[in-house]
Amino acid sequence: MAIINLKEKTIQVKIIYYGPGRSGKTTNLEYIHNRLQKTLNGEIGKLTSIDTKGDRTLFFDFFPINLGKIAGFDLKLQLYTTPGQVKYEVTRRLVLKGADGIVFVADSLSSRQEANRESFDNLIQNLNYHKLDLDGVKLVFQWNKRDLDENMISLTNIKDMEEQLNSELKTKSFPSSAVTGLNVLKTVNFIAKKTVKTVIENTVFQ
Ligand SMILES: Nc1nc2c(ncn2[C@@H]2O[C@H](COP(=O)(O)OP(=O)(O)O)[C@@H](O)[C@H]2O)c(=O)[nH]1
Ligand SMILES: [Mg+2]
Repeated sequence: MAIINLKEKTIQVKIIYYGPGRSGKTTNLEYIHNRLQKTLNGEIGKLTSIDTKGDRTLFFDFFPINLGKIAGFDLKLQLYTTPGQVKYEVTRRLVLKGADGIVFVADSLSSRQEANRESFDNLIQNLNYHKLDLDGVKLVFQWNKRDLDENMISLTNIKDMEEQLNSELKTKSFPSSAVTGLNVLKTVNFIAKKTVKTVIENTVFQ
């Protein structure tokens, strides 16, 4: 749930990058942070990553963005990743608390189809744990790693990914590459707009 501070006139919206381990969540945040740093001098917070020895996120990566004013309120976006590995259930659940929007980063590698599905089912369960669902919390899919050469590595085609993950929800999806940046900014832009719109529609300004 967005945090609206009437005294300070701020609206804080929380967006979570969710998905199986190594699907590209941290790489998404790093790309966004690098790009915004170049264009938005000073209005973007530090990217905090808690690195472990491997390249997997143990807790989360996080950074805030200040998006300027809307209806006289300062709009603040908080971007988080979750740890993808199955064993970090408690942390994942904690990070998800208070989510307004979710980017589900699915791995296009054929070998990760089951991991994508497991992670998506886990997301629904954890939303339920916080008494949330995908009617209230906005979600967008990323079919990530589309830059990989299909002649060299087997990828799931987009139609199959849609069928496996998006057949019920039928929400917006972007083929992406967190490495080259394909659709990375478009994804965050889309979910930010959608989430903020919902928050504002549900807020009574006094
Ligand atoms: N080729 C390719 N590799 C990617 C892409 N996104 C992430 N990776 C690589 O996949 C690995 C895991 O990425 P990471 O962002 O740490 O995954 P996370 O566990 O979801 O945070 C790293 O070696 C990344 O460089 C992508 O779009 N294309
Ligand atoms: Mg990570």
